[in-house]
Amino acid sequence: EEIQEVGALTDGFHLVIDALKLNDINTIYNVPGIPITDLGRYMQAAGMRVLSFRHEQNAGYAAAIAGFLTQKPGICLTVSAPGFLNGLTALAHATTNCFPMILISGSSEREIVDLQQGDYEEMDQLAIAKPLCKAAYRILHVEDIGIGIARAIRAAVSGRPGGVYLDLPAKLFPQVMDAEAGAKSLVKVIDAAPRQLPAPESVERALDVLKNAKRPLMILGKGAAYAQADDAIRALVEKSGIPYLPMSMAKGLLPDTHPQSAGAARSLVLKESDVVMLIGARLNWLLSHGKGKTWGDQPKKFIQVDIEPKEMDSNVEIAAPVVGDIGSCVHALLDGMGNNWAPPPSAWIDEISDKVETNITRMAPRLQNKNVPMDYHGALGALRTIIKDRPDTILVNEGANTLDFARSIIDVYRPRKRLDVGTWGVMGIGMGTAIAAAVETGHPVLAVEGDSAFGFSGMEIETICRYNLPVCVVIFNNGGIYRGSGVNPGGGSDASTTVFVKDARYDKMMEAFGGVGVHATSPDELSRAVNAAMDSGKPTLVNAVIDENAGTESGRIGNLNPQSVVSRK
Ligand code: OXT
Ligand code: ADP
Ligand code: MG
Repeated sequence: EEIQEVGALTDGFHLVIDALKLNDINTIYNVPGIPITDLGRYMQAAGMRVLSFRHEQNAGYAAAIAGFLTQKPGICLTVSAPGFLNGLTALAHATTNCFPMILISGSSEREIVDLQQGDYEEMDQLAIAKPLCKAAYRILHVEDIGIGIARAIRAAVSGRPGGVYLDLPAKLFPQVMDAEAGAKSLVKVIDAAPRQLPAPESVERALDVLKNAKRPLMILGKGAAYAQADDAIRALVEKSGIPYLPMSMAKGLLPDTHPQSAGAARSLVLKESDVVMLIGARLNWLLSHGKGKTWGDQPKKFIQVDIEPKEMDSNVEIAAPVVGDIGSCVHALLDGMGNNWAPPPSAWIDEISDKVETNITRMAPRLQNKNVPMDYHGALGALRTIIKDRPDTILVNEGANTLDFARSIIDVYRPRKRLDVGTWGVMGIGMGTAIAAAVETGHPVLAVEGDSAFGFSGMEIETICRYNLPVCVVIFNNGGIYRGSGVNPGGGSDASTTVFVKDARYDKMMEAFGGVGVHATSPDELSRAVNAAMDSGKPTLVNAVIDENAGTESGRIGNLNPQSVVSRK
């Protein structure tokens, strides 16, 4: 009789799992420990995929990009205080980038934490998370798990997506309740991200502005990639005949080789356009806030399509705000255009095509160079061909020069195939992003990493080997941050602040975990190694030796470095 009674109970551990599964959340990115170790075990027992990382920040970056790729919140699970804080950087990153993610952290005894009596890993996590995410909740009672998880999911994915913090105190997990009542307490979130239709007059206004443009431009951002309205966006571009500029993670929404791509004429189109339609892209620093030298003297009108009304007029006046989800907005625009939309004046189209061709032709011979040690163009020329031949590969990219050169050199052919440092330019997204990309899509991943960038998450190559993921990491090893050639200006024996150990062999790290390590000194060696990795699907790390003098300070954003007047006198 007693056994029967226990069988009729459920507890916090199992209700958390049931609530997640009920909402089709089956993958967890975590680092185990008190109080969530058993939760991870029970999750595995319940058939969920629980991937254990070596550092919570990387698990968090994995969850963030999983959210971007799937439109479901990526889940990062951590222990209390230090684990929570390690995950928090990624939660803030997810919020900044508008990726849906939930950071679930175990926490210590409320009674002790609130009296600040020094509990194990004591911290008021909810209060600390709040300003860094879209919403933050704590569940104290087992009966509230269903509703708490439902709120977290809806908050993460509805409207402008973002990061949500969910605090689960240790005491919640062993709390029991009647199993039937428990099952009834669960909430399946209906229509978690409802369509938001734009007001018809806002669509009309936008089309009026667009119609009168002589030099129109569309800018596609990562919000457009997130929206998974790929066919509609392509139709809008092609039906309108308007040239478009993809932001870095929107590359591939249409193939970079598309005749309307103005990617290789960026400066020209920003300066010379008269009407700019932003679709899922903000006028933040990456677009020079919509004003100043980058945008030239030509007066501009902006049309902005975004789900977040507050985004309008954030930096400059928006002549035609279109607020709604991108899928609905783009369909409404397409409908409103009718069947005889006039393409932009051919003078504008030709001017852009000429510039694109000039830039591409100028770059082409540099991509063929076989210099040893390699420069960025020689090495990236080899990788560019590989992505062209294998367009389903997901390209992960971080670094400074490694990032900036790869962005313009490697063409992307399919949506959501380029994942990078995002709005904050974060070093450290690399391995977490690569792992989640492989796990969530099943496609091979090529991670092109500056040697400094790699260092922020490098230990996760053990994770890649442990789960035997089809990830090939290529380290652009120029021996430092931006360059490997600086000297200590004080003349001391310490290396310059930006220089690493000479001739480091990152490939040997990979071998330590049973992966394939390759030392590549020429574009041909690099090409062979990466193709072999793609064919075998085996975890591989290629140490690509790059000329230590090849990079420039901060890549293409050196202008953002403050300059000392005093020390330049
Ligand atoms: O039109 P023009 O003539 O202007 O030409 C443009 C295009 O038209 C043309 N183009 C093409 N030409 C020919 N063919 C094709 N296909 C083509 N496509 C384009 O090329 C040019 C350039 O085009 P692009 O790239 O589109 O345009 P542009 O002007 O660059 O765009 C402006 C931006 C702002 C949109 C763009 O530059 C951008 O997206 N930038 C992002 C920059 C970024 O986020 N950088 C990362 C941060 S840098 C720094 O902060 C670093 N840190 C500090 C640090 C960080 N970040 N994080 C943390 C947690 N801690 C510390 C560190 C430590 S970087 C770094 C490490 C660096 O060292 P590594 O070893 O990792 O890397 P290496 O540098 O390699 O050593
Ligand atoms: P990028 O860095 O590529 O320019 P941003 O991150 O600056 O892109 O901008 C993305 C924008 O997309 C955000 O303003 C966000 O509100 C918006 N967004 C995200 N998802 C959607 C969606 N489904 N519908 C409409 N707008 C969206
Ligand atoms: Mg470097």
